[in-house]
Amino acid sequence: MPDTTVKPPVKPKTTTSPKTKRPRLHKVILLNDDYTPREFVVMVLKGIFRMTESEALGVMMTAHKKGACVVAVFSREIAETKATEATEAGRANGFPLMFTTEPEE
Ligand code: TYC
Repeated sequence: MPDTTVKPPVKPKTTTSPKTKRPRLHKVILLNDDYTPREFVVMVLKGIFRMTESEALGVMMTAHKKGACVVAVFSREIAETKATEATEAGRANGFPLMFTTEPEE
């Protein structure tokens, strides 16, 4: 005689698996160099990243002393656009100012 009793699942599911994962955010990183004037770096940070004078000074000085500083975090598209614009602002003025991006953990 076949066993027709309904059994509970061995291991009930306790977690949910969302179908759409939130995309990773990306950091914009300012790199130090020996040639770009401090005031120019501050102007770019204020103009492109909407920082106040004191925020921009703090980020610029951290990059100057430590070699690099995280400027801000955005969606990948916005981070890449701003990093390119800011690097291009330096290049257009003859400075080797460099902004890069990297995904957050
Ligand atoms: N090190 C540069 C100087 O002494 C200033 C500077 C700071 C340049 C930060 C780039 O990301 C930078 N003129």
